[in-house]
Parts: sequence; structure tokens; C-alpha cells
Amino acid sequence: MDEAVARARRLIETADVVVSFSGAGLSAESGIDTFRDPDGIWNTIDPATVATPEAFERDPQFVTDWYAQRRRTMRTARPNAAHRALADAGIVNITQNIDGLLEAAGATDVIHLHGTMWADRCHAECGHREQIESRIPSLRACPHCGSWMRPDVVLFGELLPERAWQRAALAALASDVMIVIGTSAEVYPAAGLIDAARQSGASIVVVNVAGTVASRLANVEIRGAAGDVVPRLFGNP
Ligand code: BV8
Ligand code: ZN
Repeated sequence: MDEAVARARRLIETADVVVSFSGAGLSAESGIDTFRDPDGIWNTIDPATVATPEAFERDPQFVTDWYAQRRRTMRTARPNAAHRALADAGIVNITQNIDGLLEAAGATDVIHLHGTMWADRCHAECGHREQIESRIPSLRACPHCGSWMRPDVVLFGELLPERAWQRAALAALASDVMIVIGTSAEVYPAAGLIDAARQSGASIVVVNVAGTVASRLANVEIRGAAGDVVPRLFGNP
């Protein structure tokens, strides 16, 4: 691993623009379940029953309760050393994660491709949105239009937030190095940013405990846990 870390550090230190692209593996060491690992979320529940607009319309109470249980877990989670290193690096952090741990670590430029757990929005998209502070809400009607309120996350089959997508695409295309951390790179269009960055000349550094479809795009692949590896990419022990 040391040789790969040294190569990755040279790429990062000589780059003008470095961005990160992260998935659930970035937060695994903070105690938040991933999706496609053997003990992952999608191995315990079918995403078609909780993570699609049809599932929500079919049973809004069930989906709301499922997200409430994930919010309770996420609320106790703390940033790990990888979140802190990315925050301290002052780079653009593109993430698929909805847990807010990069901001909790002090990151100021985080692009959320799949939304956030810490807000609810109107399912009918009337524009009403509410921050979730402490109390985790139960199912309730939108006070503006009477539709249902639901987590402000991107469900399967839903479009990604336009502005976030544009910002992420520009950042990926402008990058000299993209550090791909803790993602299976199987969910589109988000995962397409890795190849887009590579096609526009970026070097790809992949940090993962296992091989993924992103492995074939990597200039440097480092097998290891994000909390161990990412601080070392920025010169921390
Ligand atoms: C879209 C909800 C356009 C939020 C998620 C059929 C019908 C409709 C759409 C599709 C279809 N077929 C394909 C699609 C497109 C679909 C898609 O890509 N599906 C895939 C699965 C084939 N995409 C969409 O639907 C997207 N929208 O396309 O809109 C459109 C619109 C209308 C009509 C047609 C098209 C929306 C995608 C967003 C879906 N939302 N979840 C939530 O509750 O969280 S998906 C879910 O996957 C999360 O968002 C997550 O962010 C995302 C990616 O997963 P990862 O983060 O990579 O996590 P994973 O567990 O997979 O991997 C973890 C990795 O970490 C592993 O590699 C592991 O080895 C590693 N790891 C573990 N521990 C560590 C570690 N690494 C380092 N250190 C560690 N300690
Ligand atoms: Zn509404």
C-alpha cells in the first residue's frame, strides 16, 4: 500500500485542481451502513420497497419510518479521519452520501448529488422544504399544497438536483486528480463522473477496501479503509 500511497501523494501534490468523489464507504467507519457490501442495506431490504417514488406513493408511512430509523443512526454518527482530512484539504468534495459528515468535519464546498438526510421536501415538488434540526419528523402533509413531505434525497428513478449535477460535472471536468473514495461506482449518472474526469485528463486515485468497477479507471488504486488511507494522501500520518 505504501508505494501506491506515495504515487497518489505525488499526483495530488503536483495537481492544480483536486476533487473527491465519495460514496457510503467514506462513512462506514463512522458506523453508517453501506448499501452493497455483504452486510449492506440493500441486502436487508429491497430498494424497490423504500427508495423509489412509487414505493413512497404506495406506502408513505413505511418509507417515512424507514428513513426515520436511518436518521436516528446517522444522527449519532461522527466524522472519521477521512472526513476530517478531506475537510482540511480545502478541496471540492462531490458526494453521493446524505449523512452530512463532511460538513460536520468542517468541509465548506460539498456537492450533494443524492440530496441530504437533514431536510424534508414536498413530494409534489411545490417548492416547500424544511430543515431537520433535532426532532426527527414523522409522516406529515406539506403545509403549502397538502401533498406528503419526504426526505430531500434522490430516490431511484428521480432526477439528480440540477444545480448540484452541473457543479459536480464542471468540477470533475476541471480536475487534475479525482480521489474516488468508498463507492461501488454502480449508480448512474453519478458514477459517470469518474470516467468523465478521466476522459478530460484527470488522474484517478481509487481508495476502497475491495475492487470495484472503478478499478479499471484507476491510475492508482489503494486497497484500504478510507479512515486509514485518506489522511495519508494529504501528508497526515
Ligand atoms: C436517474 C437513495 C434519471 C438515497 C440512492 C431503471 C429505472 C430507473 C433508473 C434506472 C434503472 N436502471 C438504472 C437506472 C439508473 C439508476 C441506477 O444507476 N441504478 C443502478 C443501481 C443500476 N439511477 C437512478 O435512478 C438515479 N436517477 O437515473 O434519474 C432518470 C429519471 C427518470 C427516469 C429514468 C432516468 C438516482 C440514483 C440515486 C438513487 N438513490 N439512495 C439514500 O437513501 O441514500 S442509491 C444509493 O447508491 C445511495 O444514494 C448511494 O449513495 C449510491 C451509491 O452507492 P455507494 O455510495 O457506492 O455505496 P455502496 O454500498 O454501493 O458501495 C460502498 C463501497 O465502499 C464498496 O465498494 C465498499 O467496498 C467500500 N467500502 C466499504 N467500507 C469501506 C469502503 N471503502 C473504503 N473504506 C471503508 N471503510
Ligand atoms: Zn407541497
